[in-house]
Amino acid sequence: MHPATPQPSASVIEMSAELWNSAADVLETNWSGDHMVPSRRLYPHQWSWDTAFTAIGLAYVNPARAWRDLRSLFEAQWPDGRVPHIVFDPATAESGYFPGPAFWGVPAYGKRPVNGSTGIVQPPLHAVAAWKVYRRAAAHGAACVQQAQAELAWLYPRLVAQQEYLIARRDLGGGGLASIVHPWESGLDNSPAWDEAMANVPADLSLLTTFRRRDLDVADAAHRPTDRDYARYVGLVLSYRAEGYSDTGLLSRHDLAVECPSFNAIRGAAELALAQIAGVLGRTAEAAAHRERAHRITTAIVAHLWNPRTRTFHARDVRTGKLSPARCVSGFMPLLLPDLPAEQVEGILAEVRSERFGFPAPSYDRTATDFDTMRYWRGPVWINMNWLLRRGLLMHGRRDEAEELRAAMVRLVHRNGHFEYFHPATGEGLGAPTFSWTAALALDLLADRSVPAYAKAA
Ligand code: 9WN
Repeated sequence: MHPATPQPSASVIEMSAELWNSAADVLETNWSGDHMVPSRRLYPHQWSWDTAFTAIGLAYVNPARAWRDLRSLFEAQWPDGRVPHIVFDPATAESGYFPGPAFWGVPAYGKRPVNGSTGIVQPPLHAVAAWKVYRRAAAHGAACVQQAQAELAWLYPRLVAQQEYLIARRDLGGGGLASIVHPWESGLDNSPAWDEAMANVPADLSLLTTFRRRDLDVADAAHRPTDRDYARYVGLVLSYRAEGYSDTGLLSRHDLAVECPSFNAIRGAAELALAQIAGVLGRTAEAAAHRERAHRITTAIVAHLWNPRTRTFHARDVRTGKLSPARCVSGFMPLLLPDLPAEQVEGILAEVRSERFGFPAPSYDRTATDFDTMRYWRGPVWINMNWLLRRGLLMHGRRDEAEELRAAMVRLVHRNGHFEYFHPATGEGLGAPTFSWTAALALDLLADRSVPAYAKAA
């Protein structure tokens, strides 16, 4: 006999309603006509992987906007397939964000000649988002399903081109993994995962006299990257910009090339989502090819980024061939891949449950001497990484852990608000308040208990 399903208590229902309404309000406030901004003050343009996360939340409260958000981003896709990490909003002045469009100096292309974009990318989570928005359409009625089918057909070749750019132009190490050439491309900007590779990038502090940081006008300096790191970020853009953002010969003339386990696991997850999308579009042969690519990405991640001693994944510096010693939340993201062998799954789970991490997982090892509870990506808890981790746990049939993590995230955001990130000991909100992806993912955490396609049985 099955035990009776426990019913949620009145306080849980009340908490969920409050959280739902406040999350929907954030997404309303941050909607800018044809796209979502991550935060009105700190990030007043459209960011790439933020769009994927926010579309997932919009799918519940305004599916037409979810599609509009994804479409806005892909209208700015470059002819070579790259999807820029920021699409600039022409209504925001150059002084509204540094580095703005004039600094990036991207040549005119496609439909966005005026407002422009950056020349770097971010993790390609958009196929996963498009598939989730599509799956949700049925709940909103027939007209919505029809729109979802049309949007999916429009997006599919663009999502494929995004993936092809990453393998054709960015496999700088030659082993089937895409390299990031700027920490901003990882989305985990100043993670300790890049420290060793970044130590070889010159930090020219005079660049911060020529170009003034704007983030410190609107955010606490203790929560943001240091000037030395920022000078390196600026220098790396100047280096990539100097050759018109060309990837040809990049390894020999650019100071940073790193294979990130999270970026590459998301590439693999995107191939699996593309397989699903190809299926509904009737492209059966392509569906099989996407699954095969996901498998190859999984094999390459295991071959190049696994450290059998720490039993977790680490970033690899392509220039030196060395794995970073830092234990970071990005190392858990290969759990998103259903073909990940048992040895790696067990290793990650042991690491997640150890005193170094726990639920919700901080961005960096709590026991590391340079663990920093305030500075972003060097300790604080991020909802997007924990959302991905929960998806990975579900992928490997770890439903109890996934539910424990889901409840911990819901409690954290309900108690502290829709902040950009959270203090890993007290839960205090840090960075930007009313941050879009925290709100969007809170909606998904409240609504979606389903198990992702391709998941292993419990
Ligand atoms: C630089 C927008 C972005 C996120 C990144 C996060 C932060 C930007 C910044 O904000 O990066 O791209 O100015 O610090 O690290 O993941 O996409 O929310």
